[in-house]
Parts: sequence; structure tokens; C-alpha cells
Amino acid sequence: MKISELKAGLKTNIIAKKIIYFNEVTSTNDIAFAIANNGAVDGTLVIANSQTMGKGRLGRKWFSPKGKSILASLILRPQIPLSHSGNINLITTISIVDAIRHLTNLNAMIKWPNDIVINYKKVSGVLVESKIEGNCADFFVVGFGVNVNILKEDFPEEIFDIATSLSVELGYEVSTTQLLQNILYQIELRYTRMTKDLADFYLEWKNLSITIGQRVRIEKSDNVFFAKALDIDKNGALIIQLDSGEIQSIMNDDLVKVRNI
Ligand code: BT5
Repeated sequence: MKISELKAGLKTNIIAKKIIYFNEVTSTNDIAFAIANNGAVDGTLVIANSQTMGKGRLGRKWFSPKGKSILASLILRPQIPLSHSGNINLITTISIVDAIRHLTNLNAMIKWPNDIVINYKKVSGVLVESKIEGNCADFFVVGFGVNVNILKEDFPEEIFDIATSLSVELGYEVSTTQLLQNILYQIELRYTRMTKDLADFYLEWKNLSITIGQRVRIEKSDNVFFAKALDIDKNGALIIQLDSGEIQSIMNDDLVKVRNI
């Protein structure tokens, strides 16, 4: 990706006004965290052509081959109460879905809590990390990976059946630069709304979700059980109803696997 091209087509005022590009890093989230700790401004974007230790949540790995995906981490310093920080994950996942739909017409959807899927296969994931001080977040690092032009045969065996890319779904390549420009624009639209009037994005998120309202299979430790996914709460936890009628909530950092059945 050419940074001059990325900048030339950017329609944002805050998001990605400063861009830091690397050819190869361990993880853009780790770099962004360190840069944020040193005072990087709100909206600073760290991107890389490839990652050697791309991270998912809970110590999982993110497959990040060279030049075929978006590997990005955005530093955000919203002036919002911590109780609203769940919105950061929501606006990012919604924005990625919107940008994919605008550019490709593919039916991208959100799978709780942080996956973007097409035909039930994962095309993108979001990892939000933060530095909390007292009752406030000093900053958030919003990492997102999008599989843009990864070939089917490039995916490692562990994720071969569950992962996809835009080019696999479309049968042709799309511009990583244009998609990133669009994602950043979509994030800015919502970020400015969120910080100005403390807007919530639960409804928009729910409308794009393949999880809410559906029957799901939940794997937790060695237990497997079935339930109906009813809703998410203000913290982004999934509210489920077990077959016994009991209502439970699952935090998005619980070690669980939830999938539609
Ligand atoms: C995520 O975690 O989905 C968050 C992924 C965030 C990646 C970005 S890339 C830029 C920034 N820098 C980083 O180091 N990270 C962020 P989680 O929900 O835990 O999902 C991880 C799981 O998704 C893995 O255990 C695999 O099963 C699967 N997976 C790994 N790589 C994938 C890929 N490229 N496409 C689809 N699925 C993948």
C-alpha cells in the first residue's frame, strides 16, 4: 500500500491524520500501544504490510501474510466515561461491515463479539486494547485485520475452513487502499457522533449481527450447551437464554466459542 495514495483519498479530519507505516512489525497493536504511551495524538494510525506476531484476543494468533490484508491499529483518546467504552468495539465492527458493503456489495455481517463474517466465514477481526487510569481510559488501541486479497490456498490449515477473504468471495481482487480509506471514514463518522453526544451504537450493531435472535452453540471449558442469543448489554456482553429458561450473560473476554446452529 502506498501511503501517499492512502492519504490522498482520505476524507477524515481526526482519524488517520497521522499515519505511521511499517513494512513488517510484530503486531501493529503492540507498536501503537507503545506509541500511544509516548503521547501519540488522537486518531494516529499504525499500519503494516505484514506482521510476524499478529494477535487475536486471549493470546490467539492473527494470520497476517504480506501485502494481502489490512493490518491496522488506531489510537483513540475519546473523552467519554468508561461506561461508554463498549462503543469502541461496536463502531469499529459496524464501520468495517459498512465499508465492505459499500465497496463490494458482499453481505458482510457481525458475529458476536468482534468478528466480521461473509457467508459465516471470518473475513475480519477487531482487537481493542486500552490503558485505564482511575475512572478514565488514557487511550484505546483499536486493532483490525481484514483479509482483502488472500488466496484460499494461502490460509493455514487451522483456519482453512473458517476464514475467507474479499477476493475469495468475489473472484477478483479489490483495492486494500480504497477499503481502508472507507473504513477510516466510516469510523470517523461514528467516532465524532459518539464523542459529541455520547451516542450509542447498539441498535445499528444488532441490525448487522448474525448472532442476536439466533440459536447458538456455546463451548465453554469442556462444556457444550445450546441457547438463544437474546441481546447484548452496555458492556458488549452477550445475553443468552438457556433451554431451562435461565438467562445468563457471557462477557466478550470469556474463553468461550459461540456459533450459530
Ligand atoms: C480477533 O481475535 O479476531 C482480533 C484480530 C485482530 C487482528 C488485528 S491485525 C492488526 C492488529 N494487530 C494485531 O496484532 N492484531 C490486530 P479473535 O476473536 O481472538 O480471533 C482469533 C481467531 O481467528 C484465531 O484463533 C483463528 O481461529 C482465527 N484467525 C486467525 N487469523 C485469521 C485470519 N487472518 N482470518 C480469519 N480468521 C483468522
